[in-house]
Amino acid sequence: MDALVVARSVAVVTGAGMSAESGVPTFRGAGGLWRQFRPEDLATPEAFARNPALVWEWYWWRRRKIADARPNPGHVTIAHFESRFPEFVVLTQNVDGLHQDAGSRRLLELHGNIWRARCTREPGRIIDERGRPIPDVDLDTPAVAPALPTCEACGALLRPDIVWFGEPLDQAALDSAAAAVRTCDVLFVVGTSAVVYPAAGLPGLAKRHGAVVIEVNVDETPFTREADIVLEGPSGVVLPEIEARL
Ligand code: BV8
Repeated sequence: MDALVVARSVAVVTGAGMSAESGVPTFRGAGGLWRQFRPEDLATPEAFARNPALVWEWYWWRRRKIADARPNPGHVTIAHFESRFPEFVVLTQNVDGLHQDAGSRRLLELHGNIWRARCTREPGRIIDERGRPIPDVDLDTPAVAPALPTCEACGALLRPDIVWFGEPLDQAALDSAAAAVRTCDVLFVVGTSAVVYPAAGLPGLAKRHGAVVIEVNVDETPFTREADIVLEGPSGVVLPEIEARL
């Protein structure tokens, strides 16, 4: 941890495990969303083209599940780190907005945000739907084609502002993320299974550019062997412990 004490530039890659202690379901592992649903049916542009009602219902269901979620101590520690290090950025794969709720401002959302929608005709038209009523969803009944959300400006269908499988990430965000991990002194990799690319390539890129890489996870991942330091445990416990020792 000495490297962290003297670090000028720190970056953090976070995944769904970061929000597990806030009650947000992860994707893989016990209870994960991909245990219950097939990503190809719900998180691809083809799925949305095939059945937008089903995809919207899944996202409304997920919004309802996380509407009461609050940042956990791990999110709070990461927000504190922002003022602790001269250069700091969070590179999150999470779409739940909990880093922002905890106070993080220097943050890149690599996979979008579940609380935003965007116009399918004018992708630059983004709508923040946080706080708006969430349609009541019963996933056990087939999609009954609820009134699908449409763009107030042009009437086109809205879609979740999420990066689906087979869709490119925002290139500017990805370039900034790559630049951050190439120049950071320390990279934390927190609560991610490290299997979804290109985000999963960031820790290796940091390592190749000389960063000290610290993995925080309750389990092993494909990256664990490459990490310089592996801290096994829930991020909501491990991260505050690190902060207390700084
Ligand atoms: C793209 C949106 C190109 C959905 C998501 C073969 C090889 C390499 C790549 C590919 C390949 N085949 C296909 C690809 C590309 C594909 C990909 O990587 N697939 C993988 C599955 C093989 N990638 C893409 O499609 C990307 N786009 O490549 O585009 C392109 C370029 C130009 C033009 C056209 C196309 C898009 C990727 C983004 C997909 N969208 N989500 C939604 O959220 O609704 S990905 C999805 O997985 C989530 O966003 C999530 O962020 C991401 C990663 O999951 P994790 O966050 O890691 O969560 P997970 O549940 O997996 O793991 C949780 C971890 O936490 C576990 O390790 C667990 O142990 C740990 N944990 C649990 N509790 C705790 C904890 N840790 C600490 N504390 C705890 N308390």
